Amino acid sequence: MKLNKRHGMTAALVVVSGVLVSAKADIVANYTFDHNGTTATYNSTDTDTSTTAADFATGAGFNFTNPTTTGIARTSQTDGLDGGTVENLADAILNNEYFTFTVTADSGTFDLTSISFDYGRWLNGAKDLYLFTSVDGFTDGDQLLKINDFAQSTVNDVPELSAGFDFAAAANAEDYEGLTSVEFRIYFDHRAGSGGGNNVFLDNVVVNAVIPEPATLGLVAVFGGGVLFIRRRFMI
Ligand SMILES: [Ca+2]
Ligand SMILES: [Ca+2]
Ligand SMILES: [Ca+2]
Repeated sequence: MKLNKRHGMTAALVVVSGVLVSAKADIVANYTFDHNGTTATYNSTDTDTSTTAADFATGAGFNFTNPTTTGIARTSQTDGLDGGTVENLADAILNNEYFTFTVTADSGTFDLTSISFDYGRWLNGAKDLYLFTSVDGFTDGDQLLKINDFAQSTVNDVPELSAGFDFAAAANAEDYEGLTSVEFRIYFDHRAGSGGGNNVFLDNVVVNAVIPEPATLGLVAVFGGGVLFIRRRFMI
């Protein structure tokens, strides 16, 4: 096809508008807690290179205990029991009974899309679960997810239930956009009974996000390239 000047300009403008809306969806946190022969591991194996997910951790009221071989995040059997056998999120918040992790942008920002995870408890472990983020806050009423009276796993240390939250579909979806950092907390409380076997556990904690491309830099680069293209084509 023989290009004329008008075609050249059109091509440049199409490329520029493509850059303005460009963004990539990626996994910004991925905790599988793979067992390394000694302990479960708590690092993220996410694929996004423009954000950093800190190691999975616990609040002061929880401690990890490591199953002999199973790759899960699990509490000590004595953790989180002080709230008793009643629903008591206030106790969980007061005593920092949660799992936590933070995703931070290395530069720029990100938009949260979704979180998903597997969870479970053994005989007398906590049977209420609450998901919070630093975007909404960490006080009662800020929770994105509240699951009451979930059933115990049929096999100890095997999470058989799944949960998640769709940030992009939330009423306040814009609150989860343009973030430089976000902390997630998953609280457990309300023990199922007063006997032993009190552990709770998580696995496969995954966070998806959209990372906007740096539009101004892209615009300069592509606009410059477009001008070069036109100059080369038409020797202007
Ligand atoms: Ca990363
Ligand atoms: Ca695992
Ligand atoms: Ca408690």
